[in-house]
Amino acid sequence: MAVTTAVAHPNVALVKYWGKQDKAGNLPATPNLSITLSTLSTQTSVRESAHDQLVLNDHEQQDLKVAAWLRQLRESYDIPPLHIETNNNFPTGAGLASSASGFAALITAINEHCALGHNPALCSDLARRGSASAARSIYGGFVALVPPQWQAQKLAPAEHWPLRVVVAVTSHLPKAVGSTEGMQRSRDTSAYYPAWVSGSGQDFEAAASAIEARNFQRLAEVSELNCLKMHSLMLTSVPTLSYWTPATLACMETVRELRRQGEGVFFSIDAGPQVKAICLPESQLQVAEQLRETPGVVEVISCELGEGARIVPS
Ligand code: 2P0
Repeated sequence: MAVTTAVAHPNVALVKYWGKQDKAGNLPATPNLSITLSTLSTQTSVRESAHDQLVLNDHEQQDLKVAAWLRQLRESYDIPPLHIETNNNFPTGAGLASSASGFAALITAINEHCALGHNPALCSDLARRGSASAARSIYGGFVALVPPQWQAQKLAPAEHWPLRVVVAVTSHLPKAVGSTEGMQRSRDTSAYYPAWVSGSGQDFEAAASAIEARNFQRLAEVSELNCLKMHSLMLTSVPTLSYWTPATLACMETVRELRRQGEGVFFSIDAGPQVKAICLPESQLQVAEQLRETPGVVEVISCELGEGARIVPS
């Protein structure tokens, strides 16, 4: 029986998506921008089956988000029942963007297997309907997700600027509150939400121009502050959304100390306790060493910038 396999990588947003528009299509409320990682990956295989089945990391799952997404896809396309087997080589649902790489790999595999014939822009559109951050993992390197179409766009390929990302894993546990629920809570309850929305365009423009000019200091300033704005929004939601642990804070301090010592590095944190240290290639070894020695860090993973979603041999 024909099997089609795709690989996609998670991405780290440097200008974050946290909040949706009140419209169909899972549209972010603000423009966002990311880098796609190497090393961490999701591999997804699809084949026809008597009924839909999802096997994640060797365990059969009932995933409501995937089921709803498939239902929506079938309103427009002829897609048979599928056996979907997907494996992550990194912790799932722990703030390492497994839903981004997951939906990007899944739509890439289905597009090929069911001969939908879509180009990457349309695959990005369909991935976004599953998880908006997945729209960005369709492409490698530096990627933007902006209005009016909200299909990801390539800002620059990975070769444009060979940044490194050192991921400090502080917990392998899944997060307590998922991103979809969390961002809805922030929109509904945080007094800072309007300021977050109105300031995002400026952050996006500043980050995009820093990337174009390969200006690390400017990118560090805008990205770190944008991350802290998002976490301020989370913390001021009711009930509060607190994704940080003592180990997260310790890693942030490690990064600040490295910067005081002259290393080119800044941090980014998503909806989980892990810390991603984005750095210049010459700082990577020192950053990895210092994060490994930071209390509470259980694993350090060093990544380069990676490729977009693609078909691989089954
Ligand atoms: C981001 N995150 O820009 C932000 C930063 C988490 C923190 O995109 O509701 O799983 O499925 O569209 O894409 C995580 O949100 O949310 C996310 P849905 P998604 O990377």
